[in-house]
Amino acid sequence: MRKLDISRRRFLTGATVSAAALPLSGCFDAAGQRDGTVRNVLEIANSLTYRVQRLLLSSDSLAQEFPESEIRQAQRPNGTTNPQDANYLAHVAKDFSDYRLEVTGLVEQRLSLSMDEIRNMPSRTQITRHDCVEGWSCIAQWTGTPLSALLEAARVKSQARFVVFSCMDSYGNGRGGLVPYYESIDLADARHPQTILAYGLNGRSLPIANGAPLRVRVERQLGYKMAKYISGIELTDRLDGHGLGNGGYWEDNGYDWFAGI
Ligand SMILES: Nc1nc2c(c(=O)[nH]1)N[C@H]1C(S)=C(S)[C@@H](COP(=O)(O)O)O[C@H]1N2
Ligand SMILES: [Mo]
Repeated sequence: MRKLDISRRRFLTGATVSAAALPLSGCFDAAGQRDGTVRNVLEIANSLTYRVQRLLLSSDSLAQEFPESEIRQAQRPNGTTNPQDANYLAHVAKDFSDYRLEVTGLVEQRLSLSMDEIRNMPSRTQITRHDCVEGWSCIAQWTGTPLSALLEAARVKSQARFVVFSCMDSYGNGRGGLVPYYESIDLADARHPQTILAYGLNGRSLPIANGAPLRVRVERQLGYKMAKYISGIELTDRLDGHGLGNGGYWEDNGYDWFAGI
């Protein structure tokens, strides 16, 4: 085990280097970096890290959890913190009473769930550390429905490989238009016991700043993978049908798809 730990550490240095090589202010447009040797080398290192990590980590190894005494400050809001999209504002005005989470794609049973229905499903509470690519971390307590329970209810088809999260906030695309935030993870992470659709933060309902009504926690990856303001979950066997095809808003702007920590 010890030997494994050491080699995992060494491989993970690849991920550290690639995160550190991004400009330090973090979640901003890194599109300028998409081409060029450095980027390509990092991309190779990234897919290596992904494969190695998948080999070394059993698919259900857990991220560290902490005692309550480790919660020292509020979860720092980052990225979008107050979406101005009309559809989202309409949900806020009605306190999310009309909100539905749509589960679609490669499933036997599509789902359309209200927040009450989601809150009535089994829940899990965990105190974990959130690491942003910008270099800050926060320990917080998250409560939500295990994504695995939802996937079970939807009966995922065997061809499915990824879960794509659609969000209700958007970013400027640099050409006067808007693109929605989105993210994706593979089914190993989607079915991981700590992967939850969180509606609670530090014992209260999830604030708008942190992704109300629903945001995902993917505890073994960096913050940008943890989509906030989720309205849809699509099961798919490919990522090229969303955004620019790299599996996420920041990935379309040069970030690694697999952001293991
Ligand atoms: N929909 C959406 N999800 C998002 C973002 C965003 O801008 N929009 N930012 C990401 C980034 S970079 C981080 S670090 C975390 C921040 O989560 P927090 O605001 O709860 O700290 O959300 C991630 N998920
Ligand atoms: Mo982030």
